[in-house]
Amino acid sequence: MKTVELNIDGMTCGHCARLVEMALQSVPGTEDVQVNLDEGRASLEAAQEVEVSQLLGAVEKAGYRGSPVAGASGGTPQGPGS
Ligand SMILES: [Cu+2]
Repeated sequence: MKTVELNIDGMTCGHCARLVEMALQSVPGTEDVQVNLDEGRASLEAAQEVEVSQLLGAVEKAGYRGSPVAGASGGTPQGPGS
């Protein structure tokens, strides 16, 4: 397993956080999904074969925008999503 951290844009309330959490949990191979609404962050444990792009795709399908946190699990570093 590897720890993956994502920045999540667009969450405004606990309901949003819950939707993002469920979206991430729906990706096969993920565990321990935790979404922090205040920080706009999600962290989870993922099997090695889980691609960050799969996770981002699931977040997008739920209606939010995710980006890898620079430095975590070899994701492509990106600028701040302002
Ligand atoms: Cu909401």
